[in-house]
Amino acid sequence: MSLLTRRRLLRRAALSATAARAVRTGLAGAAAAGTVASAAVAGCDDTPGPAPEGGASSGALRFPPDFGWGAATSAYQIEGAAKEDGRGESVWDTFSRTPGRTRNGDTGDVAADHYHRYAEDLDLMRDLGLRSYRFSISWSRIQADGSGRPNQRGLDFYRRLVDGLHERGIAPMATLFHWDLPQALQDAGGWENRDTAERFGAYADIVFRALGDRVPAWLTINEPKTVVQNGYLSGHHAPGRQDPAAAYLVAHHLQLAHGLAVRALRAAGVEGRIGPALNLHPCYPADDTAEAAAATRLYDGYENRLYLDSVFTGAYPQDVLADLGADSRMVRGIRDGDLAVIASPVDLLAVQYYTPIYVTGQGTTVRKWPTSGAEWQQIYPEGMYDILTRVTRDYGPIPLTITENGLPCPDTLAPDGTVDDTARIDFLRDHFAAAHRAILDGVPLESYHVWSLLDNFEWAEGYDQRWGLVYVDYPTQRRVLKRSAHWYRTVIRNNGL
Ligand code: IFM
Repeated sequence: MSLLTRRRLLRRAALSATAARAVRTGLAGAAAAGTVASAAVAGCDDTPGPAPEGGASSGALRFPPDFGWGAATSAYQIEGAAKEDGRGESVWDTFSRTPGRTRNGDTGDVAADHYHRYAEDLDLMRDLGLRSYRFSISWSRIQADGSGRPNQRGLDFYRRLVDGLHERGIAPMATLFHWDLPQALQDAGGWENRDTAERFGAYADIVFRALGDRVPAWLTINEPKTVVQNGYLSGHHAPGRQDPAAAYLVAHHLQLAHGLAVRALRAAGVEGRIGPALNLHPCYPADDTAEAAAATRLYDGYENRLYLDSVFTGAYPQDVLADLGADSRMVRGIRDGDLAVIASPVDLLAVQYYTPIYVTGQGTTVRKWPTSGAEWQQIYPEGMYDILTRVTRDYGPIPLTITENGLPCPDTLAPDGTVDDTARIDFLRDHFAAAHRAILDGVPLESYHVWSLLDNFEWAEGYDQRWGLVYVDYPTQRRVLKRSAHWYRTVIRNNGL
């Protein structure tokens, strides 16, 4: 890895750590994230947008028939029941119980108690009119230590969930891994250990054989980039490492695990479709200089092409490999045949879009748009159009699903029992419109899952950030539809804006 890259990675890790610290101490904002070009760094406020309810239902933007309007969650963020029915510990149990790692010391021990309240949550989904629900399966519920015989009680939970979705006319979309690696595998080296990828293939095989007859769409690894960047560069996610050399070996093993899961699905003879779930960030030069253009190209390699090219072209991007260096742990860790496994044909690509990135000639990043309640998120709906059209242009007409898009708002439950999150309505309306325009321009987008169905455990931010369409009153676990949920129900009913 070149000196420049190492410096840049360490700087990025340091910035993220600084930002995370600043957020914890309430100082989120310009100072926390380095240079700010022209930022109106607004919180996610409730400034009313143009006629969000009436306007949204005017029928002006109609989506394709059968468009899969949905919402998304993940196991550790909502399930709770951390010690029940044979569930083993995951890296997030360990990390969140370590003092100082999460805001307020929050853990996912109870979360939104979905493990016990899933039937109520299924009814909520039906009431919203959802056509698709994207959730994740907790590996350590299926194999407490990440290997060996499956835990039938864990499989039964997901079977009940999936059957409940079908009973309500909602299509299940299951993610195999959303960051909650069994702790026993972490103890054996985690994603730095190539064997973890093999274990993942075996776990996937168990799940496919148990649920493959009733889950039509599968996603392999959720946001491998976040594991790499937050888990191994900034260290503010589990397992809390700051080790750039390990980080990209981890990236390779995550990609390998993806490919092994795809092969396991085919080998199991299961009908369902499968693909990766990637958080893609459109990268733009911060100014018109040649230096900014060059730095943006490499930045894009680390943010997007590392994960896309390997799956869709069977090769890692040359500029990234060159930048990492032939002696890097990642490059030395690539074995003959690995890229063929990683590039095993997939049926769909799940895109998660939250923010653009603006890159300077020095390889630093700047803000150009207002942020949400998450300091890393700039609100730029046009980025949704750009990333969808770019993926289609560069990799062909692979069916796309948006599996995450949303923002955190400072939602509060009013005395009259309502939650007014107008800013979320504005955000979603603008992003839906951008996605609609991409469809008109030929992007084969099939479905859109808002992040998130419920307020939940937002990782290092604990329960402070509320991302849900549905408010969760944690002391009572009461669910309250936010104004955005009512609005979304109308969008779904009208199949458009
Ligand atoms: O909550 C997360 C989710 O688990 C993965 N994608 C981003 C979301 C918001 O930070």
